[in-house]
Amino acid sequence: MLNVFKLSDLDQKKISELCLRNVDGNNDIKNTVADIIEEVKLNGDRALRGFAEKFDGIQLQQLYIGKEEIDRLALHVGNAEKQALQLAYSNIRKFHEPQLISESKIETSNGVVCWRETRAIEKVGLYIPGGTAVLPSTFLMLGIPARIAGCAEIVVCSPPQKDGKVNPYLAYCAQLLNIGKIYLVGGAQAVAAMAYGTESIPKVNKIFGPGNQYVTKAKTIIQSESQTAIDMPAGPSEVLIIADQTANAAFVAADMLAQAEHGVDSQAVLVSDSMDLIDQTQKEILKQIKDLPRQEIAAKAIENSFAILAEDLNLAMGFSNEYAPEHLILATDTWESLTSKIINAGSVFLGHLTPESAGDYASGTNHTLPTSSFAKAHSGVSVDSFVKKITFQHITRIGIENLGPTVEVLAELEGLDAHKNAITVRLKD
Ligand code: HSO
Ligand code: ZN
Repeated sequence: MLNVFKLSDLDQKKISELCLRNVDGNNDIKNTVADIIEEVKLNGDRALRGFAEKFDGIQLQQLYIGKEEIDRLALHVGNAEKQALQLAYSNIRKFHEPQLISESKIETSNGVVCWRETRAIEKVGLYIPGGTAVLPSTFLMLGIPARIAGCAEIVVCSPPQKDGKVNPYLAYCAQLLNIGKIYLVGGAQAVAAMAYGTESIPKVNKIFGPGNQYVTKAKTIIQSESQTAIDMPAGPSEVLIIADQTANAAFVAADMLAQAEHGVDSQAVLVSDSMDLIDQTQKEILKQIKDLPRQEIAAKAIENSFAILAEDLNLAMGFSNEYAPEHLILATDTWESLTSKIINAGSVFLGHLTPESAGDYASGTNHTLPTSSFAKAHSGVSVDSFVKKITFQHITRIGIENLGPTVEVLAELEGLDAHKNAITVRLKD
């Protein structure tokens, strides 16, 4: 059952406690992961084969499957599933394509022109989890913006299944994305391999993708210790729902359970101005959870979740901004009057007919989002995540005459005479 709190009873300390989600896990994980990373750095492919045997229970000759195997596996995907993946692919592509924008050149002073140009990150690594749930949708969410950005090399790692292959849906996504190789490596060792490179796996410039605590810990370690960047330190998934008496308790409960089935550490938070809605939602959760194949996981996550009774929706939004949820659902008729008050959230779902599941799979927005209150400073993955912006400038004779004296004054006040001289020699020329 959900713990219920009354917002007016909570002091700042308690609110902060409720908003705290532990990203970092414990030191046991850190030590295990650090050892895995060292082993991969030291022994490359040999270490990866060893980990495949130890963690995935499989002896691998080749650490990847190529195009032919991908095509063979994709044959197992049924037509309905193919069509669904195609529609998701097309909507995600439609939504992400316009994100690749070019900016205009700006003449800041007469004869001084500055601008930015976008360049794709050359080598990116996508980690597609394959643990308790295989997520082909995540492959699309990362692969599509990488393709739109124009990344030259896209390295994909996913843990091998018991048969030493990958799930056929991943193979079909690889076809849609025109990706001809999937490396059969999972967990922290996949992150280490992409950060440092091995005989088979190329070192990449940036690693993307969600994963368990080991994967996340590996990403945070390599971020500071290698030259490889990461998308974001993703923790367990979460949703916060703001709902009033106009909400349908069955819909709210369904959305909370959709979140809860992700993992035992997932969190679903309900904030409402109606105790009746909270009670009805509790009842619905109990009713709906019975039919879920992943009910054990969901039940644990629900225990780890809570509801808050707020005096009004503005105060509810205040709590939400402090919590900074990965997903925010506004289950109220009056959502239009609330959107401008959202300060911190990864992705927002408006009204009664917009479930998070739509965005998780197929509406078009990205589902790789900042968790654990990282939404206070981070955005979700988009085409931006796969590019860099390089600044350019060009100065003409008139430009250097206009701007030069200003730079000379500023260089002099900083005591940097060589800087001043780089202007002076040109002005005298
Ligand atoms: N809710 C997850 C994404 C996902 N859901 C994948 C289903 N499949 C994190 O946003
Ligand atoms: Zn989900």
